[in-house]
Amino acid sequence: MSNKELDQLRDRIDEINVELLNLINERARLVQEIGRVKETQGVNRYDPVRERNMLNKIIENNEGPFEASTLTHLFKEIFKAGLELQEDDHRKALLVSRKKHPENTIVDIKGTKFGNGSQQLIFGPCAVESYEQVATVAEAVKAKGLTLLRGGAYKPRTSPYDFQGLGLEGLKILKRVADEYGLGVISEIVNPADIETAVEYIDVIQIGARNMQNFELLKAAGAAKKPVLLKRGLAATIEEFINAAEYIAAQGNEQIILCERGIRTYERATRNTLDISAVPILKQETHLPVLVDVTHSTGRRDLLLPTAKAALAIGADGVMAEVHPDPAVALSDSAQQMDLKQFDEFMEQLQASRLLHV
Ligand SMILES: [Mn+2]
Repeated sequence: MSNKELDQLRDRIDEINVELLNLINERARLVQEIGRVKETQGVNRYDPVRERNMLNKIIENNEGPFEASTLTHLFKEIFKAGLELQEDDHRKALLVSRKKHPENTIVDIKGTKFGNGSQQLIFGPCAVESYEQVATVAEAVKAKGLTLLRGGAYKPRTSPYDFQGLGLEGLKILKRVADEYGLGVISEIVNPADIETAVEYIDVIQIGARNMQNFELLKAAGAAKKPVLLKRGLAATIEEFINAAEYIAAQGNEQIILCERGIRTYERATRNTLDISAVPILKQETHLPVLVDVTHSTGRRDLLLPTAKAALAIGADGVMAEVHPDPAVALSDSAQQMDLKQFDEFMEQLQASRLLHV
């Protein structure tokens, strides 16, 4: 075969490639059109009977040299690409997605901003136990120039016999202390019926890991029009986490802060496994600020500082940790809360690391 003949054959291949390309795209446009019709009729897009009939017809018309199995494989890929195209067309961009809203959402808690590029720190005891206990921590928080205080009044505990929190009394203590020290307050709410009362006392509604898919609670928090700190469920995928946030946003409330707090894996060296890569993924996929809770993700006091540094380095909008005046006698999470001296050291070393963007 002369080079000229080879060139001619290659030219013909190039022409066929373009013809195939145009045919495949023409097919794709028809598939999209069918998708729209099916959408209006409320019919399922994937139709295996129709797909089987199409494959049969292709095989019947096959004159070779390809074998039936090869053609089945090739056409299945084309069918699949068409179906995916229909799904992309119909998948509603979530309200919390970057696709829908490219700019960062900034959550403002009494002047402290999350999502504007600065990094914030939230501390406080695991549970509100007394006025004195909360005030002692608040004083230390205030002394460091920080503006936010966390504390649990309603404690969803693994065992029903563990301390369940002071309830409304705890919220009142938090409010009193916050007012005295000029701090914003974050506290977990576990019952949709409590939200109406709770918003009088707190600045941020926290939804805890165990309630991440408590959809009625998510809806009630969304309807409350207060900032919501949503923790990732202990066995939730990132997609489930994002969809949980969507429940809040769907009620018209996009003042949401996401919080990675560790997930359950087979690893026993830490209480949970901090999924640090979730931070940049959530930042890419959503427009919401993302925090890292270093206390519950590790369950270990010696890991609070290194994981906090990792969180700041990877671009989290802030870090959350628990501080108690006397962790040894704390009614919950006694093993991982910092005492005041450890809190001082933690802050000094975090600032010395120069990782914190303020
Ligand atoms: Mn705790």
